[in-house]
Amino acid sequence: MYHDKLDAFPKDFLWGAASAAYQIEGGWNSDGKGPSIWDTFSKIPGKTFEGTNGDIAVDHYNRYQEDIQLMAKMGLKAYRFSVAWSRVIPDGNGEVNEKGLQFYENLIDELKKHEIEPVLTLYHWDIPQALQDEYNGWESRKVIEDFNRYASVLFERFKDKVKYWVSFNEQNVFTALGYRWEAHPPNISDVKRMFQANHIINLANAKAIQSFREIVPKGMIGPSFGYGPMYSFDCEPNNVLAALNGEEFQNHWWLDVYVNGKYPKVTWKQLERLNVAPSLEDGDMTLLQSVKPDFLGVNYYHGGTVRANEIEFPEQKGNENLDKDFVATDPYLMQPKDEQAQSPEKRMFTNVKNPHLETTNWGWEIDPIGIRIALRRLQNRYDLPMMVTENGLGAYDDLTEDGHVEDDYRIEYLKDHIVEMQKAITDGVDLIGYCAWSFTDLLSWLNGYKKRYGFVYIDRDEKDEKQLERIPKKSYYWYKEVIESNGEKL
Ligand code: BGP
Repeated sequence: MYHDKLDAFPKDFLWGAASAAYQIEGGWNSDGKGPSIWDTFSKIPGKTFEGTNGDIAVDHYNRYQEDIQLMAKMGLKAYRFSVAWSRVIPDGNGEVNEKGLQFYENLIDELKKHEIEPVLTLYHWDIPQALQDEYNGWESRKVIEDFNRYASVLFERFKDKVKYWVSFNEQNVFTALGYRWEAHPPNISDVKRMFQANHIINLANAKAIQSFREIVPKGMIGPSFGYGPMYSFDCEPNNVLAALNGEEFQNHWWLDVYVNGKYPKVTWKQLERLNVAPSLEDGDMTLLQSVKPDFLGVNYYHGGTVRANEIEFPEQKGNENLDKDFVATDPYLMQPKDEQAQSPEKRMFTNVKNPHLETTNWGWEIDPIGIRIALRRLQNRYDLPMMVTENGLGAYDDLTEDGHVEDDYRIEYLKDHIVEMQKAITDGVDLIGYCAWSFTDLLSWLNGYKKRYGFVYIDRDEKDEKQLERIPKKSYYWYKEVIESNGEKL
């Protein structure tokens, strides 16, 4: 390493942890809450792991005080949570449900009482079902005004209490899983519709930020983007080009719009060629260019490694084992354009396994250096302050007979990532906080309750909620010391 000594973490660094409404709250129809698309989708047989859903989740709706007590004892400086739109406006665009708002007000007050900075996410994937039914949710431009109204209700109510706001959580992930892979609601598989919905979400994001500027002039708002840096498999120039394509297609496609109000040219042209580019209306680009986030939220789990497309470069090293006849008759090349359009990136890059990285039990690459690379690339390209709004290890945890969870693997994972963040800060990155995913164990969207991320174990499983007892894990005590020492004791 080229640094003799690492810089200390900034004095007021926000050591935090994160969650999302559907994954923790439960109380799915309590106190007037309306259903969201997740309430509906998770009930479709076969869609989630062993039919799990968030009806009760970890019952944070009723136990938030106990949870905040644990945060306070840990010394947590920030807590990122999301608001369920259908708790606040049950049908998405009608009456405001005071009881729903009151829940979030109580939560925020309780956090502030313990000097924990709230980081409020407006949208973590749970649009009201009523808006999905009324006009297809994010596919209709009507949602821009409805989202703006919902966001403005929260801005007005919490403008003096909440400084940090996240607009959209992982827009890249929820559009792909929801509109392309049929893995999340609204359970659609149509790339053109995905790009169109994505454009409308961009407009909704910009419009809400416009309102934020008026209502919360001293606050800070930004998206939380699921960022994975793209690596070239090796230095063969075609592979380097593929990595550039990957970075633009997977990342800049969103980030350039958030920050500069522009779609990157190369990807735009490829989508146009295949007739899946979003249709723009007058005023769209002006709206996108009218705002800029105050910070970038970065959710980092892993990146991706790519090489040149093997169909276009069959002769290149690593592709020599390909069956040439297969290449010559590759169905993709023979496909009409509208079928190619279902995989617009296929000619641009091919994902491959990175031989240098180990993976988690769920096959996610473990790549701490990637967080430094991520922060460096983002600082370099967008030059905004950043907050890591998610990072963590999903693992099986065992509760010992005497009630302990010895999650040394999680400590190691988090420590390695924190060290790399510190190196990024030393490099010159402007990082204001780190929210580990997650504070308590919670419902993993498609993996039930076995895939655990928390500092606090929740004693429940797929079939049985038991007593939902909260049990701090070894990592809880470790993170407490990290916070106390402002990152000196790792
Ligand atoms: C992110 C989401 C989180 C969380 C996390 C872990 O993409 O923003 O809500 O779920 O991933 O994912 P999983 O639960 O699938 O392991």
